[in-house]
Amino acid sequence: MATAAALHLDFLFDGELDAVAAVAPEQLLGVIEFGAARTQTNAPQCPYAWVPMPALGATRFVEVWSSSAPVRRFRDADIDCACSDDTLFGVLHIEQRSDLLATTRDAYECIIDCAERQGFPHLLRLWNYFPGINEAESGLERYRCFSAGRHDAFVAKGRTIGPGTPAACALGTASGPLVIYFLAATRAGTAVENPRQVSAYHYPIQYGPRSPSFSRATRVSEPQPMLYISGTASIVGHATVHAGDAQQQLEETLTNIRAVAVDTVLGDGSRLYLKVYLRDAAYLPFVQTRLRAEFGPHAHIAYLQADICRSDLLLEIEGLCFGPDT
Ligand code: 3EB
Repeated sequence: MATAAALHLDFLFDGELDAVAAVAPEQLLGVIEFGAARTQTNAPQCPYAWVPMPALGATRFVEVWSSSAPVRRFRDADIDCACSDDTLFGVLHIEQRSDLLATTRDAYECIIDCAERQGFPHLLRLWNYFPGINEAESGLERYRCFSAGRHDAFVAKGRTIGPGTPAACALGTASGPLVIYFLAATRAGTAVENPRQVSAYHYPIQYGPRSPSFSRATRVSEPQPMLYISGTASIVGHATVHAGDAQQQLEETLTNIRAVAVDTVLGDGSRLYLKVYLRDAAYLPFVQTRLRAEFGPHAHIAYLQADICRSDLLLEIEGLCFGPDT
């Protein structure tokens, strides 16, 4: 049997951005740019999004997903897609026309339809970015509107709200459309939960009328061993802990990441890619120092200034760990 094409991720900052051009264009799956302003240069010829979210310690940060073999690129409904034999990468930008709940539900129904139609029915990981995440819309916090729309789409499409749901994160931007990008696959991953936390799909109603549909992490063995780590924050059980104390929230978040990645080699020597979202840029120095101590000098870490989906959460960390034999 032919070896499956490997998946690659690069994190590039400021002066390194030219390196995007060094990736063979036919192997690019997707490029996601973060920064307060959009780069003047043309968007690459692959699924691309600009997320209007300030990078910290850099002006721009770009996440580059590529395959070790040429990919096929196409558009399906509103989704820009690129795929290898086993992995589909998709990007959507949706201007909010109606309410956020309906906008999110439509977007997710579109994603699920696309993934199924294209032969990659297993959603592994989704990234969600939209403005005003802690603001109210029709009396409900917009994160909860988003969550309800996603939940409704999963139900409408016959997907489980429970074990097996994809890994995800949802962060707030200052402005712009709803941006969603995702990875789907021909084969299912294994959903991972955190024994310290109530599964998000079992959160009680106090966090919104419909539970969030995501798993704490997704483990895959193909095309290579990887662990997609969902947005992780200072939550124990279902409650936020250490409200108002960013330093303690960071410690609790690290404990949660270790609990989810318990079978994973984290730190020096492993290929770890983390995105760290800080509600206040002033946390940057102590968070950087602490994460270097925790994960070593080789971890790839991007810092972004974002709103977190609960107003009492001050930071959140998500990422990807490539297994030792890749
Ligand atoms: C939490 O643990 C914090 O709605 O997709 C983390 C990861 C969070 C994903 C999502 C939300 C999401 O509940 C928030």
